[in-house]
Amino acid sequence: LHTPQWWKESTFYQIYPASFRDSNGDGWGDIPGILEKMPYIASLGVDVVWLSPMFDSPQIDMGYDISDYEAVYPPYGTVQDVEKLVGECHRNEMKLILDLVVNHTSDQHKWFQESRSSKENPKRDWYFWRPARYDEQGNRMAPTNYRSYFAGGTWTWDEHTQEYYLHLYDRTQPDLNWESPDCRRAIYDSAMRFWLDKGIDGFRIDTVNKYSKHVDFPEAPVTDPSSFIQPAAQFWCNGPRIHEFIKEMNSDVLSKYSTYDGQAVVTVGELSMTPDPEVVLKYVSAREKELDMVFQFDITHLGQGPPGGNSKYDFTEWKLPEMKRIVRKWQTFIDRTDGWTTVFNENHDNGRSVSRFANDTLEWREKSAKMLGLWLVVQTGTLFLYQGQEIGMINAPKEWSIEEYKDVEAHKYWKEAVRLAEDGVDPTRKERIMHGLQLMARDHARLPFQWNSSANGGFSNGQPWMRMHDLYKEINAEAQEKDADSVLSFYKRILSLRKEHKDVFVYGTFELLDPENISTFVFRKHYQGKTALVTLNFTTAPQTAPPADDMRLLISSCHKISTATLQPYEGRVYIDY
Ligand code: TEU
Repeated sequence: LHTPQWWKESTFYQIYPASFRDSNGDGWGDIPGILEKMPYIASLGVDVVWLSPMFDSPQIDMGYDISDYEAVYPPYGTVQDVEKLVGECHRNEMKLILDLVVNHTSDQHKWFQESRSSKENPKRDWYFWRPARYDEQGNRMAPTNYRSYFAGGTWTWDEHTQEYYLHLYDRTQPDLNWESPDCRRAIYDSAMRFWLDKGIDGFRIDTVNKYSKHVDFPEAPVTDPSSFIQPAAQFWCNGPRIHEFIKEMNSDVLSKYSTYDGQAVVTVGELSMTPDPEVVLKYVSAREKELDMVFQFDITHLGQGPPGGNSKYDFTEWKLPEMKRIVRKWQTFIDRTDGWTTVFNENHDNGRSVSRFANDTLEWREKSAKMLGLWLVVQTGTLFLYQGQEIGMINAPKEWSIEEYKDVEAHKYWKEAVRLAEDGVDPTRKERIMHGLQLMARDHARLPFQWNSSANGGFSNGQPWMRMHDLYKEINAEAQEKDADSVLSFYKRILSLRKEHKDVFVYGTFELLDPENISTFVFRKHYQGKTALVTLNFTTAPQTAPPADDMRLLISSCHKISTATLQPYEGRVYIDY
C-alpha cells in the first residue's frame, strides 16, 4: 500500500481571492479579508490553503493573466499582505500554496512587451512568433487552424513586427516558449523562487501538461467542417519535452525547498485532457520525481464537451454508472501504481457540485450537499475543497442574463454562439450554449462567498464585482455555524471522520458494487482487514439499501434512517471494525 506523506493525508481548501471577503469596500475580495476570516478557515479542519492567483494582472482571465509575478494585484493588497498570510497560516498549523501560472503571461507583462518590441529583441523567442500564411487571393492567414480554449483562434497578428503570436487562451495571454532555457530560468526565479523564498509550502501548477508544444505547428485535422478553426489540444498537451521540463523544474527549484515544518514542498498539477492513467502515471509516479499529484477533470467534465472543443458548453446527459466508472478508474489507479491523485468535485472553473451532480432545489439542496460531501471524504486520494462547497453554495439562478456572467470563457463561447446562430450555421446553438452555461459556467463558482444575511451577504460593504446569489439570506456561513444540523456542521464532522479513519478512507483500496445501478452509488473501502461500506442515494426517491450484515453504522447524512431503505439523497457509511 502507500507510503504515508503529509500531502496525501491533508485536506486542501481553495480560496478564490476576488470572491472570498472584501475588507475595504471596493467590491473586490482581498487578502486582508482572508486574514480577517482566518478563524473561520481554521475552524473547518483543513490543513492547506490553496490561494488562486493574486498576482498583478489586468484581470482579463481573473488573474490567470499575470503581468508581474513579483507583485500583487493592488485591489487584493500587497506582497506584505501575502507574507502576513503565510505567517498566519503557519501560526494556525496550516500550509499555504500558491497558483503557478507559467504556460503564458499577460500581454502586459514586461517580458512580452520586450518580446513584441522587435524581432531582434533578446526576449523575442520567449514567446511563439510565426509569419503569416497567405491564401490564393493573397489574404493573410494565421500560421495554423487551431481553436483556442476560449473559442476563436490561437494566433493574433502583431502589426508592429508583422508576425503572429500564439495564445492557447485569450489573445491577452501569450504562451511562453519553454524551449528557451533563458525563459525557463526567468520563470523559475520570478514565478517560483520569489515566493518559495517567502515561505510558501508549494504550488498548484496551472495547465501543467501544456508547456511543451509541437513547435513545427502542424495543421489540425478538420473535425468541424463548418469552421476554419479546429480543436488542436493534441499539439500542445503532453508534448515531447514536457517531462524533461517538469523534471528540471523539480530538480532545479522545488527540491531545494521545504515546508515551514520541514517537509518536502507539495505540487499538484492541473492535468486536463488526459484520461489515460498510463499517461498520468508518468507525471505522478513517485519514481519520476515530477509532480506529487494531479487534478483530472473526468468527473467535473461529466456532461461537458472537452475544453478547447467547440462543444464544452453543449451539455449532454450523463448517468450515474458513468461517474462510478470514473471514480473506480482513479481509485484503482492509486491501488495498483505508485502514483497518487486528487479527490474533488468543485473548483473555480466548474459549476457547483450540488447543481451539477445532485439537486439544488429548496427541498433537496442541503441533503445533496451532505451526501456529496460524504462521497468525497471516504475516497482515497488527496481531498480538495473549494470555498463555499462546505456551506452548500449552488449555481446562480437560471434567470440570470448573460450580462451577470463575468468569465471571459463564457462570453467568448456566447459571442460565438450568437454569431453561428445569426449566420444560420447552427440555429439552435444560442439556446444550447445558454443551457450549458446555466449548468456549467465557471462563473457559478465565482459568486461572492455568502457569510451572513446582512447586505451583500457580508462579503462587501461596497458594490460586489459580481452579483451575490439571490439566496444568500438562506445559504450563509453564520446561520450554519449556529446550526448543528447544517451543511457546514456536517462538513466539519466528516472532515474529522476522514482523519480518524484515514487508513481506510485516505489509503484504503476501492471495490465498486452494483456498477450499473443508475440510482445508488455503493462501494467498499478496504485496509488491512478493515472494511467500510458506503451507500449513496443520488435520487429524490427512497432506494433499497444494500445489506450491511453485522457492520455498524458510522454516519448517515440523514436522521431516523431505516436499515433497508436509503432516504432520498442520503449518504451512509458502515464499518466492520
Ligand atoms: O484552466 C485550464 C483550462 O484549460 C480550463 O479550460 C480547464 O481545463 C477547464 O476549465 C477544466 O474544467 C486553467 C485555470 O484553472 C483557468 O481558470 C484558466 O482560465 C486557464 O488555466 C488559463 O490560465
